Amino acid sequence: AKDAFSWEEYLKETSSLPAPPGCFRQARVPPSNDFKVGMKLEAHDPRNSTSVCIATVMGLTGVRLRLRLDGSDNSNDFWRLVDSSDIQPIGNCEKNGDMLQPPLGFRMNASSWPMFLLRTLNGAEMAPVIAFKKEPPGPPQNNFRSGMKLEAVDKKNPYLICPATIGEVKGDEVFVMFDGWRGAFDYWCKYDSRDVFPVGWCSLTKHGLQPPGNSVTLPKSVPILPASPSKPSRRSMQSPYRFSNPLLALPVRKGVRGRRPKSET
Ligand code: MLZ
Repeated sequence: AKDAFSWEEYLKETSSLPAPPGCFRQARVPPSNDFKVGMKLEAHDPRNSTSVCIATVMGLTGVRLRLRLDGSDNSNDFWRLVDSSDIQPIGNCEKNGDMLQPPLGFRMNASSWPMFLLRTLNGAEMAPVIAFKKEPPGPPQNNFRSGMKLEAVDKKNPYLICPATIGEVKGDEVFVMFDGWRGAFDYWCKYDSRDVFPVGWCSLTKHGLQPPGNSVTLPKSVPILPASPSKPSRRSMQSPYRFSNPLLALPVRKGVRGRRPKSET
């Protein structure tokens, strides 16, 4: 596409910096997506997180799965990363001595749940254990700073990942502002949320990144990374973009441009 969104140009235009990858609870090397559409797995019901249900993979986008709870309607699909702790192989629930639950809003009579469960699992293709990746640990503290750029899930349209800016940092929380949308989609979340990603994530994982919205906003503050104590004078006199843009130092840039990231498995 002629005018495809480019972080490199956009960061230059907005004279802003990406949040360093170490700020995020995401794998440094994104895991491979070994799921296939139609596979079944166990998932915590997003509307009732204490219950574990059967879910079917409805679609794959990058390292995320579009999931639908069996017995639910088609208007409550949700998205999870392949290394989310909300999903597990079929059989885990029983192994832990728990029982699979009907989803909130089960479309049949509750008494038909045991038979429904039997039927839905009978002959089903179960997602293999190797497709589930271990959830990465979160950073020990909130390292985000206001003004840093990132890629974030739009919670109102959770299939979308969009360019965003940290607007505010408060304790364990950050305010995620979507670039060019005048605040309509902004939200607070924990710094270790699985819905925020470093700049370059979508490109690495082959997930289509949305372009920023049309509403132009001038940056409130020019984000400055903590100056290196060793050579402060030289650095502070240079353009922050040319000399301290961590994107340019990312080891993954070759992957961003073409080569497929090496899979973990
Ligand atoms: N087309 C829809 C989605 C906007 C998505 C914005 N994401 C930050 C709309 O215009 O409302």
